[in-house]
Parts: sequence; structure tokens; C-alpha cells
Amino acid sequence: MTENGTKGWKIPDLFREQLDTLKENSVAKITYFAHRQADPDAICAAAGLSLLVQRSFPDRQFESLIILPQGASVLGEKVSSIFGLRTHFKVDPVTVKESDLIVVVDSGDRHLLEPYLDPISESSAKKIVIDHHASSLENESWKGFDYKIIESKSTSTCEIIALGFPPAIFSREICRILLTGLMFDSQHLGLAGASTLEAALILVNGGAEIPDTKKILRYKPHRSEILARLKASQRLQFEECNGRFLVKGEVSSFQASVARMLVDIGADVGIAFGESNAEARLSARSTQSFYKETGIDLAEEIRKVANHFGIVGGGHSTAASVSGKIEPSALANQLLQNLKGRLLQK
Ligand SMILES: [Mn+2]
Repeated sequence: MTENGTKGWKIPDLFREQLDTLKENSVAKITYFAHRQADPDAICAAAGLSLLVQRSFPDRQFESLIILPQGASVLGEKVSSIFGLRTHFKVDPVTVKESDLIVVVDSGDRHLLEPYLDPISESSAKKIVIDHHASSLENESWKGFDYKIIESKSTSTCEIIALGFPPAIFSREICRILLTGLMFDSQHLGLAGASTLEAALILVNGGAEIPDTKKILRYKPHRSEILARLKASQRLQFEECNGRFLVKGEVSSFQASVARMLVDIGADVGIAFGESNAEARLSARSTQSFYKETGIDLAEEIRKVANHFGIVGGGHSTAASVSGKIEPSALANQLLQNLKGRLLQK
């Protein structure tokens, strides 16, 4: 494939435009960022994109760096090690500042790039964001970014990347990497739209396999996580309010995993809370139907509780968390009381 083979394709065209501004024989320093605690979509998007950019411009030399601020999720780490991806959790801010090009993928909000926000904004590099998270704060969040490819109908960032390059330049390994991210964020195609399937077909035709990807994404909890779930189960408390089950469990670690488990066994809202490293941690999850039918947004509810106690919290509409120096049960009770208040208003 010559360089011309990628002409007319959105993503390589954008990179070509940037590379043309650099000295002809210089090494192009491109820094890719995924969001903090990177999940498989973020990692696979960053890795797949950096490989595709290199293949799109075979005559150029690259120094590509993939940064996962504050590390990766458990599945993210598994995916990195299976594909042997070179990623960095910590780098010298000067390296970021001196990049020729900064590319952020899958991040939703620039605060998820901390602690690298300062070097990113101080850098004179052109900045690109490629994402599928829609946000009302998009303009605010990506202020100072030169190019935004944000497609909120895509179920993953890997889908956007798979559809953004000519299929002829995909290697089998790139296809496997991108299909893994696509499968993860589309909930194993459960949320797939036509373009998700189109992207998946390109990747499968390129040598990736769905059963292989599902195996990579299989998550086996460690003994400590299983123990946390079992202990929380012994102490479960639930109440029914206006036809909704609100379930809480106290546990000193793995609160997110326990909250998810509570929803898995039938809770409309699962709340796991406990003391960890001398502070209270609480994680809450709800079902999609709870959010859609009641309009109760957990991120909002968690923010209210956090403000009430003067601590920090936030998240998404069906998954949110809060932590701070306070009595853990007071935190859980305040959240429950607010949720019941909202449910009884309906
Ligand atoms: Mn994603």
C-alpha cells in the first residue's frame, strides 16, 4: 500500500495534513492519550490508531507514545498484555509538551486526562480528539483542541477508527485489537447499530474472530473480589420503595464490583459502601430501565450527596461513586433517603 491509497479517507487525511507541516525527514512525535483507568475500547482505539497511522505513511518515521493516565482497568490491563501493547501510565510532562501531535481517544471529558491537562494545554502541538461520548460540555471540554471527530451514534471509538481507514491497510493484528474494543463497548454487539456491524464485518474479514475476542474480554475475578462480594451478600439490606428495590451492602473494597452484583441479582439500585484507607467509599449502580423510567440520574444524586457532605463524587447516569472523610453508613443513608424522596414524588 502506498501512501496515496489512503487519500480521501477522513482520519488519514487529517494526519497527512498535520504531517505535512513537519520537516520532511524528521521523526514525527505523536502522543496518544486514553482516559484514565483506561478500558479496552480506549486502549484498543489508541493502539489501533497508532498502528494504522504508521501503516498509512510508510515513508515516515514515528515516535508514538500511548499514555493511559493513572493506569488501566483490570480488563484493560489484560487486553494490553495479550496484545503486547506498549503503554505508559506515567511520563515526563516535558515529553507531552514536546509532542508534534497530541491525539486523545475515547475520553468524554478532558478531566479524565489528569494529571496531564497542563502539559497538554501548554503544548504547541496540534490536538485531535476522536470519541463517541456525547457531552453537553463538549465545546468547553475540548477547548484548545484543533480537530474533533466525535460521533455519538458509534458504540465505540474503535468503530470510528475501523471505519475511518481503507480496509486494505488493516493487518490481522490491528483487526483483532479494534474488534476487541468494539465488542467491549457495544456490549458484545448487544448495542450494535448498522455502522457497528459494518465495522465488525470489516474487522472479521481482516482476520479477527468474534469468539476469540469474547475470550479475551472474559473477566475472571480474583479471590479477593469474590470474597468482597460474598461478605457484602451476608450483610445485604434491601427495601422496596414505589415498586423499586433499593439494595445496599457494606464492604471495605471492590465497591463497584459489589454494586454491579446487586443490580445483577435484581436491585433497581445497588449501593456498596465501606471504609477503605481511612475514608468512606461508595459506589452506586442502577439499571438502564430505572434511569429511563424514573429519570433519576445517579451522577446527579451522588453529586447532591457529595455537596451535602463537602466531599467529591460523580459519574454517569447509571453508575456513580463518591469518597471522602466521613462515616460510610451516613453517606449510604443520605443517598437512600434522597432516592426514596425522589421515588415518592413520582
Ligand atoms: Mn468507549
